[in-house]
Amino acid sequence: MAEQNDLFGSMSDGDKRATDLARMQQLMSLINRYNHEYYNHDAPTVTDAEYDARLRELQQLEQRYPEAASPDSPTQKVGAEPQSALTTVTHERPMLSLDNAMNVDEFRDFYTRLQKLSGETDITLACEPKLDGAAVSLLFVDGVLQRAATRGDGQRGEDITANVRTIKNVPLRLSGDVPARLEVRGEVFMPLAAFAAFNERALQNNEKVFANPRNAAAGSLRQLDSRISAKRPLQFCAYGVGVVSDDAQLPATHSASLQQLAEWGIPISEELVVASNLVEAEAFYASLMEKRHRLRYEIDGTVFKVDDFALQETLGFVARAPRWAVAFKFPAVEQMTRLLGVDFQVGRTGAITPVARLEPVHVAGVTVSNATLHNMDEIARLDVRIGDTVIVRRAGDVIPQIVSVVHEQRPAHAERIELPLVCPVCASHIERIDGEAVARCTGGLVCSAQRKEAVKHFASRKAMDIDGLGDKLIEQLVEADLIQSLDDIYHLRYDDLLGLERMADKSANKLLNAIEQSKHTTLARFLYALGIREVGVVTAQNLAAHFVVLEKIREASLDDLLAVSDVGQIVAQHLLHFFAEPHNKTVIDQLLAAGVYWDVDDAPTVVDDAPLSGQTAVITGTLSQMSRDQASAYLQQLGAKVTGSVSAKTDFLVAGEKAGSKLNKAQQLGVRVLAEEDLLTLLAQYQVLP
Ligand code: JCF
Repeated sequence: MAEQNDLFGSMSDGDKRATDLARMQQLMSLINRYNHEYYNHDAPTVTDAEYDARLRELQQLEQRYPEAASPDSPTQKVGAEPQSALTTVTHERPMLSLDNAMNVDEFRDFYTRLQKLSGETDITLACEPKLDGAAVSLLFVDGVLQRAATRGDGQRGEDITANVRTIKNVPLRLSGDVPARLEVRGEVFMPLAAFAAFNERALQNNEKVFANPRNAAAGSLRQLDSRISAKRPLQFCAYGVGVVSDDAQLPATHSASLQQLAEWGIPISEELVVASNLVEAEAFYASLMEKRHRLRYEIDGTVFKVDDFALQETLGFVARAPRWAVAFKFPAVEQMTRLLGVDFQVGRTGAITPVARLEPVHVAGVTVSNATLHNMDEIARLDVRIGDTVIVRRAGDVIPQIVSVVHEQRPAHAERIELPLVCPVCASHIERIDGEAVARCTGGLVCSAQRKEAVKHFASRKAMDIDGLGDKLIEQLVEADLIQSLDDIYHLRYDDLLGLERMADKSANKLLNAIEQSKHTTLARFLYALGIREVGVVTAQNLAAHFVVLEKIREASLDDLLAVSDVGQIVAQHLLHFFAEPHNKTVIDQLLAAGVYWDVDDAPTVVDDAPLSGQTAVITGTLSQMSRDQASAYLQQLGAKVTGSVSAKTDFLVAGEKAGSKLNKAQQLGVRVLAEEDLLTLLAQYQVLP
């Protein structure tokens, strides 16, 4: 048999094994390269599918040859069997903490002390952001990640090797000429976008919500089941070198040693700067503070370190902190205050949101007197009562949140917060569907709060774009019962308006004119203006492009709707529900009867063999040459699908000025980013610009 096999050119078992092992090596270095490109350079060179296929191939080979599976294999990044407890690790050299400078005087005291002790006027400092995460120690033996530990009390930490292996940007093997033993110290953190997405999902699934990204990072690192850690979007950033074997020749400065780590494949801060005097150091602090809320991760200050290792040595330590470093903190983003009461706000779709009324408190430069409480589940989770002392937090541009309650300080008279039985605005019954976190007012457009929000939405810039019909005016019109249904906007008369606050002849005529102008619209705008749940600008455009005429949308079946790009089960259900409601049918007919119209030619066209067909794009930020809607229409003309949120399926993001979270997310996912110039070049290339 064997002979015959050989005649047919088959391989012996030994040959097969050798080929497989070689393939494993090849796959490991290939996947390590992909990881590096993706996580450290934001520049993937393969598709997700290709990546997954290679990873699976390697996993299968490792199952077949477990003895040959390497501890630094990239497959380790998906986690391992749970442990029963974390074991203790003693740090070879203590992991220090940093002394804080709470204001510029304290920072100058630090600098003056350095001047005195060194006898120099100008001290060169390495400057970096102070990440708000958890400090860890990584030990590489012969370039392979051997052990990872938490800082713990500085002397002893916990062994978190299995969890740290799953962090995507932690290299399991270093590249280049590395010392036999190398301990790297740094911070593990959760980027803000990932943190927000993680908590949002947790809120929806009634799972544990983390108060801040630091707790999220620390909690994820201490999981006993590393498969859970693997699903947490953590990142690592090195801030220093710990114990190193004698064969190492590290550079003479802190900043150069970090650069050396980077060359070996270890992520370091992108913000690292060397300041050669006090003025430069303070300028770094100021510039980082200005940038603080635009960074993709949370920082709570800046760290300054004497750059020269020789000088560090002479300066030494006091207690548990080095004399050669300081954390110059930013104003805190969390403050304590008292919950004075809770209001229940009614949104456009009737959603009831509890809003905390707080004793005003200064948080990172802004006075905060309200914070969202999301929903009743969140109130239960926090176990918050009126009168409680609470911790409020303001991070980035998000609405202030209550992150926790100081239960020890609860006063005897603290009052429970109950969901009202009826709407505070229209007294309609409030309903909470089982399994849904959100309670809703059932009043529909009977509820003046919902009506006001519906009219505001209808008149807004991206909807019917009625210039001059602002929030204040809408509130007056609804309260005076001049607007009960959307079409009433088109029946407003000059005399109705004159009776209102701040309305005179000129402004009344101007508004009537704008209302008249708004009648000429597009199908996409009209659909968006109706305020159907989950139907944003992009979905409305996709619907208009797909169906072209309104009648077809009104009659569409579930399957018809699901055929539209970007429309899934939930959106399709909302659409069906909306168009089945007799009241909505009437409103649409009345709006059309009042004279709202659009040109059928205006419908964006879908082209199959267009240059960008099959590509999914997202547009964010402010463009200078055109509006986002126009850009979207142009891209659709070229066949691209334009969606509202960035995901792994996004092919490219067009980012204008002041792009925020979508840009961050795209960078994290390695989605290609086009600046406005690139977009213009692209459009010019296909001659779609007018
Ligand atoms: O980013 C940090 N949280 C951070 C912590 C940065 C540093 O350079 C640190 C640190 C803790 C201790 N350096 C030391 C020595």
